[in-house]
Amino acid sequence: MYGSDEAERTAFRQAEKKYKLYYDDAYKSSKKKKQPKQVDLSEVLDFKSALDSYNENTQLPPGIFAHQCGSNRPVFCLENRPGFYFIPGALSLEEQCRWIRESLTSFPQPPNRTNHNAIYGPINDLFIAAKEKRTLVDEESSPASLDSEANSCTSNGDTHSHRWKFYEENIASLRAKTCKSISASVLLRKLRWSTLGLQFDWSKRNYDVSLPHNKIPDELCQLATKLAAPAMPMGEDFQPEAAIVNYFGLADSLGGHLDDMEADWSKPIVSMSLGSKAIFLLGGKSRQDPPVAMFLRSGDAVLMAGEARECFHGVPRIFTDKENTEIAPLELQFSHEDDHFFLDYIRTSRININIRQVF
Ligand SMILES: O=C(O)CCC(=O)C(=O)O
Repeated sequence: MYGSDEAERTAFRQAEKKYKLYYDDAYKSSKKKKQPKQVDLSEVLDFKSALDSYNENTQLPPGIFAHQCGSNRPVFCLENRPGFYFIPGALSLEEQCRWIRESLTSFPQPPNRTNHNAIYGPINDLFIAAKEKRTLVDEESSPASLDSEANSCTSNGDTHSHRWKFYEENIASLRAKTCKSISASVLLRKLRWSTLGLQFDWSKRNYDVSLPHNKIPDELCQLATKLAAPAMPMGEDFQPEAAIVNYFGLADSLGGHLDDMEADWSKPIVSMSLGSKAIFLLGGKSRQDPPVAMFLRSGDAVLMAGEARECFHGVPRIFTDKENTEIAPLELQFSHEDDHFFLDYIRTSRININIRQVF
């Protein structure tokens, strides 16, 4: 364990600081839009250009090699990080759209837990409420009751006695004068994680098998099993039991950490990227080991198995500016009028679905 000063000095922390989003001070005093500070990205590994060069002439940058596994897409590994696999463009556009939709609509549905549970209890139909511009109102902070006007999607706190209900905009604005309230669209923006399958308890940092849960959707399990194959022990199939869905907004990041709560580290974590481009840092077994920085784009998949399971990793940056976000194909795919809500969301966000075999 590190004291905070020591932690600040580690190679991992230095890399996080290097790539983190900072704004240019010059814009502070002017009325111009805030501009991100320029970052030197010359050391960031780009598996998309590695793939292009591999497809063209089978050449790869130093330190990267192709894993021979008979997969229909090239799978790349790093010489100095055994157990780490990168599959550029692993998900088709259709698959990306499908899992973006599900990540925003069905994945945050109870009994799946989200970061909002601790304050609001389980929330039903958050995405629909955001689309309909509803507001979540705390019934207990007002003596009056407007039950007849409330949306049927009621939520009950599981650790507190508050009762929160969605209301139409006009009713909510009346109630907001006397009650605590928050708009569904703000809540959707503040969605940070949801958990599928076996539920992860963040306070205890373990899986709580006693919590009610639904199975991970079959098609997501099939996709994960297919992607996991190159990193699986001979003759075994990956058994997806739990998934964490991470939602990243504009300046969000995920600090360096280890995924060490699963019993068997020979099974990979299957991690898929959706939406805006990001930088992923893959460190070593100590925070002192300088991490490798790499771009993650929508559709990329990463597998971490064996020794790589013991490596610190994190996401210090997502790119939401037009030149760097690299979601043009998704924008085309989401061009239908009904999809504009997904498109608005994904233009400034990234979603990561990581799937685990727990036992
Ligand atoms: O967002 C990512 O790509 C990584 C997610 C991750 O490391 C985690 O959830 O443990």
